[in-house]
Amino acid sequence: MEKEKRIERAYPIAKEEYAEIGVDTERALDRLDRTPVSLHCWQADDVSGCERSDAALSGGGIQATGNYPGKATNLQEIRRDLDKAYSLIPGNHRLNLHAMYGDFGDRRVERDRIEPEHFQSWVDWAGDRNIGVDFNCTLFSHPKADSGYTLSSRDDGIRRFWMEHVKRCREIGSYIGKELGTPCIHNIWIPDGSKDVTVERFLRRRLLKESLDAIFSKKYDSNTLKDSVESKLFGIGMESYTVGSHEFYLGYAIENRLLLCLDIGHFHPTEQVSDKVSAVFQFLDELLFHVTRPVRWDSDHVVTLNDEVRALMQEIVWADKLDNAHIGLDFFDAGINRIGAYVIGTRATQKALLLALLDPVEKMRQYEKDGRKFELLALMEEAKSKPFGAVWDYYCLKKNVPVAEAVIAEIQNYEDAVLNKRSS
Ligand code: RNT
Ligand code: ZN
Repeated sequence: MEKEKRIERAYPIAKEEYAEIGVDTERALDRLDRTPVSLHCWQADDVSGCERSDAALSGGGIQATGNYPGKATNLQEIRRDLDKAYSLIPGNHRLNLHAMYGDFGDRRVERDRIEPEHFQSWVDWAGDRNIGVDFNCTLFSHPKADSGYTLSSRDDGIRRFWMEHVKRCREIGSYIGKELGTPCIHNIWIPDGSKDVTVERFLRRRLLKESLDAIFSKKYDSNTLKDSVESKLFGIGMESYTVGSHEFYLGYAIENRLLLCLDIGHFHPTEQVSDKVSAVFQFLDELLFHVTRPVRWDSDHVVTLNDEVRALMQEIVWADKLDNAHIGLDFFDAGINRIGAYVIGTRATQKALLLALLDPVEKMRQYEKDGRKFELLALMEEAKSKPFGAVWDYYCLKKNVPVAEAVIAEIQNYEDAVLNKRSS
């Protein structure tokens, strides 16, 4: 109670502080509240999925490291953990599903045989909670991906198998979008590439292009389905060549008016995803972001409030493209409490957005226009120490979620009561 009073008292002062630099905190909070983040189901179980198979996570150099106890081992546990995470994150968010997370019961359903019915229970679940759902085809952790090539395979049978999978995933995505009344973003990421030198770079990309053309020949109403493609620079074990490179997909997305997915972990360490935003929006209407935290490589560490995430949100807000930006998460850390990972990562993403929404942009633009570079830099520096925490705490309080470090005890309780009782 004492604490609540303090937050209620601190907020009006923070509001005035911001008003003084021309920033309306109410407007910022309202905009933040209307911005969903798509929580990826795969943090809950280290990208294991719900298929009846023992294929371990493999392909494309993605890897979950760690063995923290309490990992979710089935659909029910994943849903329970997600519910817990949503309950600790302010606002209304989305869910990002992978095809390997279908409700297959105890049947083994091949990837080229999946149907909307396998995702009906997810649709019901999301409908009950009023959350939108996004979708991804799964082209890794499968014997038919072991050669390192899927949609760019030279083996016609393998290529056809994966094309059929992706076609079905788009169909499922469109079904989900229609049922839930909010477009489902279907994202394609493939693991294709090679560890060492190859002379067939062109051939592989031509094959990928042909596969994609066939896949996208079927059109869906964009009120139910939006398509996006995700590039990568390299992965562990595929250092020399990635078929679906940035330039390939950038060109493909522009030519076909698709969404482009920019994953923070998929670029060179000195390259910044934030800087790509204003360039790509010149050609495309919408972008999808995978907010993650690369540490030395595409390690998918839990998102924290760091410079790159802040810069990304600033670029989106400064370009006035928040309505055209879809914000998703993509990390899988098996080394810490997994629900804690969701909460830290989502809240950090929201904090970065709120910080961007609280920047005195108009004043900054004016200074820049007038060539007042010192004033611009000074204002940006000062904005960093405005009482942002008071605004954020107030938002959490108003949204009835634990404020600040109060989430720690909540997560610990859940760990004691639920996670530690699991067999894994
Ligand atoms: C892999 C991509 C991709 C995956 C998910 C599981 O490098 O980032 O988005 O992480 O599809
Ligand atoms: Zn990604």
